[in-house]
Amino acid sequence: MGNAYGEATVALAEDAAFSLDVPRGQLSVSTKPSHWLRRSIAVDTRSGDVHGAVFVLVNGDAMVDNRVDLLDLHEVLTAFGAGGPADLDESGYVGLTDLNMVLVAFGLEGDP
Ligand SMILES: [Ca+2]
Ligand SMILES: [Ca+2]
Repeated sequence: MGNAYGEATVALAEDAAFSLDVPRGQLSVSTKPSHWLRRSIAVDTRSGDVHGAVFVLVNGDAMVDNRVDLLDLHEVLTAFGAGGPADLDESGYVGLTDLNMVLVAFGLEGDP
């Protein structure tokens, strides 16, 4: 592994497509969008632009510490019926869908 290149905030298109300017090389590209676990993928830009790089993300990290554990479950249960960071599906309130996201991902950690 080489040195860290930097951080960037990218906007997603409606279909969640994104573009990112990076140097040529064999790279590890990571993302940690708010309450989703961090995911890193290998990208090889030595031959030019790369298309089709996909991040498969796991939701449920209400406390934004890159793991889904009792703290996230507590946050969802205490905020149930209200809004806030435990509104994992961004529906406007914390409900059964948000609780289910934590339960499905419980015990998982994001990439370092
Ligand atoms: Ca967490
Ligand atoms: Ca919700």
